[in-house]
Amino acid sequence: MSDVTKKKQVDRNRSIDPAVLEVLSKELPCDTAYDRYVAQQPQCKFGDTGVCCRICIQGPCRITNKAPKGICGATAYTIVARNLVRTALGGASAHSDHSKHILLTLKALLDGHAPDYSIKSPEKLRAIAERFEIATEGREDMEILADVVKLGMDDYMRMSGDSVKWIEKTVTPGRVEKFKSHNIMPTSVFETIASATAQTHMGMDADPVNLIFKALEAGLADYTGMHIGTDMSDVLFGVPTPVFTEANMGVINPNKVNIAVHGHNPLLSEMIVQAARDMEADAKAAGAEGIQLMGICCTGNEVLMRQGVPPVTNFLSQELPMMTGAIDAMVVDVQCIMPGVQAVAECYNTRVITTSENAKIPGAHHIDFSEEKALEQAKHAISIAIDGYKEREGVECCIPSDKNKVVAGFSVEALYDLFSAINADAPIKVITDALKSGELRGVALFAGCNNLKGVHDENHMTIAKELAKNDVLLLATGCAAGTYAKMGLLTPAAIDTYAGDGLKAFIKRLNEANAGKLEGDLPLIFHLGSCVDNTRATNLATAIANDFGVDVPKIPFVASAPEAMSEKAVAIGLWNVAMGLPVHVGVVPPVTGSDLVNGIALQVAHDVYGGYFMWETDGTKAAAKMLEALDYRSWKLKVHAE
Ligand code: XCC
Ligand code: SF4
Repeated sequence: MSDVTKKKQVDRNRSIDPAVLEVLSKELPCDTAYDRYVAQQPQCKFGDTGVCCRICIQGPCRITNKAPKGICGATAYTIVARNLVRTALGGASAHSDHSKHILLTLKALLDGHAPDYSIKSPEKLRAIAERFEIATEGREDMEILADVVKLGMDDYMRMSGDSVKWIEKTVTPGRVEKFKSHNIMPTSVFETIASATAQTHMGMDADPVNLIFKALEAGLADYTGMHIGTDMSDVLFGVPTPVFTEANMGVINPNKVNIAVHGHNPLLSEMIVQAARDMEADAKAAGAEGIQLMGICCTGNEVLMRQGVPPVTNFLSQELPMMTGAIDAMVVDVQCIMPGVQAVAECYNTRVITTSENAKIPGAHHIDFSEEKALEQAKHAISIAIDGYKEREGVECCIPSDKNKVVAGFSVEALYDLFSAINADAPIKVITDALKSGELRGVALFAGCNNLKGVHDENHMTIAKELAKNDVLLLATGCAAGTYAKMGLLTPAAIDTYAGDGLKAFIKRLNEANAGKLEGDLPLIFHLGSCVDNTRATNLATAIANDFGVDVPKIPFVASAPEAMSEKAVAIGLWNVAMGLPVHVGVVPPVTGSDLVNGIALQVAHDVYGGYFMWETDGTKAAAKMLEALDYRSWKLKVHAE
């Protein structure tokens, strides 16, 4: 082995996923994110700390001791705060654009232009309608849907006056009051995106506190888009219930047509699942044993939650399944799709198929996806994959054998269903009683991405194991859940290995009360879904707070993005802080260039909203801080004293 190759392998040793390490240990014909991360070192300190301003084209202005102000006179705190608002806006825009497409598809369904879609969960539709006091008695589903869609669209488009209903009706009364009294309640999603973008234009707001509050408003606009996305996806594709499957690269089957779906929006991936079922015979006619679908990132989480499609990998390693030589097509929709996938695809004869007019990749196939022809287009994508399979014949594949069992599909409804077996009148009491008795020390949500500033998947694993040992009930979404799926933490077996006695007893009781109802036992960590489904966790936190008769800042509930990467993760972090939760972030975000802004994130937010950020890159220390935050809240609430 040459020195260069050896060095590459050391540099690439930035994951704890054995399948990833196996692929990266080979001499590869093209580079991956792991190599490009190394090539990017050292990264710019100005950008890293948030003190680079490019908001006007006199810039970039960079703050140093010698030049403490930008050309316009903006100081570090203005620049850092303004950049944070813009980052949050990127996230809010991404989530709300995703959900806008779902709303528009429902509108098309109402207008008779989306023939392949239908209302899969009339129960959820009615539950949403009741939440907003929309009449349901004696009305047809489509009539109710029309009202719900209109309300969703109003929450996107209102220009003044009223505030977002999707927030008002899904959080505690205390939060509604707080958001209104502190002027961070959005009027609508688009209003916040427009006004916040304006506020951060050159020569506009220079006040860091005002800007940070606007960032929180952007966070709440993000929450709105996400919540609408989850609700409407449940209506359109069904409310998730427990599914039993497998994860990691061992799910790739060399004898089948292997198709990865990647991105976020279930509008397409759900159709791909349906089309794949319809086209098994075509795959067999081409000499394959069938079609193997698998998911990457959050569209993968969507079809895992509702269809049991196995996740093959998460964000950071998205290029690697192709490097097994066995992926015939990767169908992508929106967000978190590295442009680098195309170069890898060209080395390994994979067809990358883009499907969104706002997410194209040069060199890839493109299907201009529309709800009018959804199933037909999904079938076209599958036929491209089958063509790929035919060409693959005889090519040697190198597939890591690693895979783990997965139990996922835990919508709030599914959890309540399980809890009802213990307490039918008040399912949430199953959690609050366990918190009161001290059986559970708290609840933690793991969200977010992967980030090469740390070791891939390491923080997710370290923190979860530590909290499990300390009897914290664990929830997960997005690529955090992807890690746990790949690494075997979404299994009953993981309870024996990692859970403390209290958590063990809690899950055991649930298993016993629900014996025979599910295909198998419950897992150590409850997978709530994709990134947009983080609002499911908020629904739980809200229910816990309401049951305790307090507001969210008082309950022992923490959130963590151990490997945050995207603008969406920043937006999610911000609204979780606004909701009143301690939010750990395992990567130091670009705000440390201003002590003032950093201080607001870490402390002032706490004084005003009850939530706050904790930056901690070390997983073990992060777990300790999260436990401390939980214990402090339990002590204040005196839950254990009852
Ligand atoms: Fe993207 Fe959602 Fe992050 Fe994964 S977790 S890297 S945003 S796919 Ni939401
Ligand atoms: Fe420089 Fe001010 Fe322009 Fe930013 S807005 S680039 S600090 S002159």
